[in-house]
Amino acid sequence: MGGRNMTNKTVAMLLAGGQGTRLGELTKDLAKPAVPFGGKYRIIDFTMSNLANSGISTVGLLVQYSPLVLNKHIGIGKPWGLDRQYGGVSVLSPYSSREGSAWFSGTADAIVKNLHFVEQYDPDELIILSGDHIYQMDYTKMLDFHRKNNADATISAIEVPYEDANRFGILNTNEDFSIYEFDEKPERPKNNLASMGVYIFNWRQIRPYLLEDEKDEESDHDFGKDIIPKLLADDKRLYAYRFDGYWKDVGTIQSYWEANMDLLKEDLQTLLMSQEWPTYPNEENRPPEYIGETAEINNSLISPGAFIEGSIDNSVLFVGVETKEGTKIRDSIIFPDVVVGSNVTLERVIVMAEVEIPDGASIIASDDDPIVISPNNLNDYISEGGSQNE
Ligand code: ADQ
Ligand code: ADP
Repeated sequence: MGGRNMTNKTVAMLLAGGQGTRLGELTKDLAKPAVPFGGKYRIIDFTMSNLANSGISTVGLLVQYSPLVLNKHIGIGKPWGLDRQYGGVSVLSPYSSREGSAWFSGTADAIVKNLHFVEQYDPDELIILSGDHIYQMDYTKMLDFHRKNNADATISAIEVPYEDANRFGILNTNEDFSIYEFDEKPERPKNNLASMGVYIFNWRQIRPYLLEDEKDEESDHDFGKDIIPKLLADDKRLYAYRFDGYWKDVGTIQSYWEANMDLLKEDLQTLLMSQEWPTYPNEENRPPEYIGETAEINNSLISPGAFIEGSIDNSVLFVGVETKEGTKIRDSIIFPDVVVGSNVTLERVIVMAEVEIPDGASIIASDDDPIVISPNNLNDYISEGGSQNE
């Protein structure tokens, strides 16, 4: 694993503290990066695997909201080769003081509060990453681009549909990819080249900006809202690194569902199956999946420990899922250890861990948002004789 360009010159800070309120039930007790994804992974595994595969071995993981599962999942970083004496992964949480805990305000504030962590390595570059993106990216290529341009900051950028552009930082570049304009979530975007929230900074250049910004009472202490505009205003060398692979910010139920369904598309199967750029889960030991006599499975991911009867179409089933005879599951995502009774119909639903769907239930989401079934709301969907549509 990794080893391409093992370097302590680059320290990565992985922001994994967002609350993810738009994911509703999915993030009620769980930080967004820890949400299960793709059968046997969690969302953060993609970024952790990118780090491992890029050979970046010094990582600060910034946690904040509901960090328990996330902490346990990351542990000492073994699946990603980050269990080591020097460097490796360090979980950094907001410190508690006698007055209560000092939570991070913005993304830049989260870095400033952990300045000592970065400083002990005295890196050349600081790379800032998000824990809630699905993509495969070789950060060493972006680092080469950054160094070749002698840049102060490099922002990785991707074209997004125009109708989504107002959800992102939007860049305007010259022909040589130098950035002359940056608008954070503009109401009327001037184009569709979006920041992926992946930044490389020259550490000695950015350090004074972070410290200054911390004192600025007008500032939200956010990279997109504050730091990038300040660098631009000072004519610093900012470059856009164009990324043309698959990238998805899984911020809403709809985009979370879509990103799971994308795994079932033939041309996107490398997201999980690539041997060259593996995605590493933190695996539990589970027995093989059992496919029963009545099972009919089509274009789906079935994970270890599953016990399958009935028909499964275009769906992602996590570890230990049990489905019984006569059941029909389509376009759905079923979390670990869910039991789906017999003669159940599920369409466009996300069933959260350990829910038991009783025999005969029918839950079909309309064409808009998929339905999330949790232990809290299961009864709303199975009352009235086990059949309710929305
Ligand atoms: P946003 O998607 O709005 O925009 P932001 O809220 O800045 O992202 O959070 C970035 C990442 O940091 C997320 O992974 C979040 O979970 C995490 N995070 C947020 N606050 C944190 C904190 N205090 N402590 C730890 N982690 C924290 C950003 C950029 C846009 C860009 C999009 C791309 O501002 O310009 O287009 O990302 O998704
Ligand atoms: P959330 O906002 O769902 O809690 P995060 O904590 O990860 O998720 O933050 C994502 C960012 O998206 C935040 O900066 C938040 O202000 C912003 N945001 C929240 N809702 C929307 C929305 N409907 N459209 C665009 N941006 C949003």
